[in-house]
Amino acid sequence: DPYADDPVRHPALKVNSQHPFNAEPPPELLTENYITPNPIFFTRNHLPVPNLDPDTYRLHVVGGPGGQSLSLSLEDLYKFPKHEITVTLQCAGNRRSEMTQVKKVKGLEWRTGAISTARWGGARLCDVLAQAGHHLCETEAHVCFEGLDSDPTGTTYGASIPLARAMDPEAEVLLAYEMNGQPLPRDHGFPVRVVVPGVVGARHVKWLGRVSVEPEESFSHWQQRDYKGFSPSVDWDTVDFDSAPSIQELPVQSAITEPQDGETIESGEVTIKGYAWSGGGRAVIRVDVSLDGGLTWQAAELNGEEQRPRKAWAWRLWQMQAPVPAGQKELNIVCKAVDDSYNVQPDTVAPIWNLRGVLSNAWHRVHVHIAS
Ligand code: MTE
Ligand code: MO
Repeated sequence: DPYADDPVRHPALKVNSQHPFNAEPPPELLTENYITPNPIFFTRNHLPVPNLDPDTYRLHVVGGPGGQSLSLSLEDLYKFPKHEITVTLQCAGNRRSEMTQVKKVKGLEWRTGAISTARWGGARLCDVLAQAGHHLCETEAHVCFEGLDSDPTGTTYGASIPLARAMDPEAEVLLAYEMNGQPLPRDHGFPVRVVVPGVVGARHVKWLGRVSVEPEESFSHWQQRDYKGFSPSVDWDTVDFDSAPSIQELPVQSAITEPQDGETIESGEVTIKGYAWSGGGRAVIRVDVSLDGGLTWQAAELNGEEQRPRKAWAWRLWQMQAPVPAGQKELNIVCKAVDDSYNVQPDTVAPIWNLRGVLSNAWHRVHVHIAS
């Protein structure tokens, strides 16, 4: 059993698949803290978790023209200037279960919890690439990452990002060895993972073994044949994966974590909580909440770290207290966020439905009953 050596997990996690392990925190725990505690950070594994020895671990960085290839131990990585940033990581499949309600899709049934936030520490990818002799050149190039997790045929997890993002110090791409002040937990890539702020989770390669600069994107299944968006009319007979770009920056997203769908709440006053985030460093400037299915709206209070312009890598948590109108038997609570490019979320799921169930970011809706 290749999974026999997987780590022990926190019992509060809602498990979507045991082998490979995929799990999300329940909504009420997800927004309890701005920084998600490591044990309940959502986990998305495609393969068994490798058990890597930190003493013999080496990161292989393929050198550029005039440069030389590097074989970096953890100690070598610690010698690069340490950079720390708070970054929200979201899986492309977050909220896929809502797409399934429109029409069947292929993928894990994530609810609203395939998203979490941590303080990451590590070396900047641009510093490591520079040491290996890489510089920005005019030609289009990509930085390919390979994980040390593999299937029985030896296929490893892989993904890539454009070289321009990797070399941009303002993009703050990290080779992270710390998560919330601790060494990375095994499920989250021990000892080293990539963190690409503002970009879909799939590119944050865990258990990083190899970095190279290539003229084309990673040839891995997950770069070429997955994590792409399509029109609702495209099905598995007609899909042409080469026709769509790989997902990189994610669209604006928000969800309600309290109360939960189907819950019965007390009359008087209701507290509504949730999260909001956008890709590409775009800040969340507003979250609108409706108690009447979207007829009328009020702005929620935004909490969390100050967001830097164009570098808003982390989510806002938001909340709102609202009186429950007397005599009301139910509420249709809805939320939608706006980012600083004034991007908004679509109001329904059907027009953004796609066969892989990715990029599910319609208004989030929760129906609650009121105790009489
Ligand atoms: N890296 C490796 N090596 N193997 C994987 O299966 N999954 C990716 C990414 N990096 C994956 C990986 C996907 S799809 C996501 S969403 C994130 O890791 C999840 O990171 P987390 O488990 O730390 O939340
Ligand atoms: Mo993912």
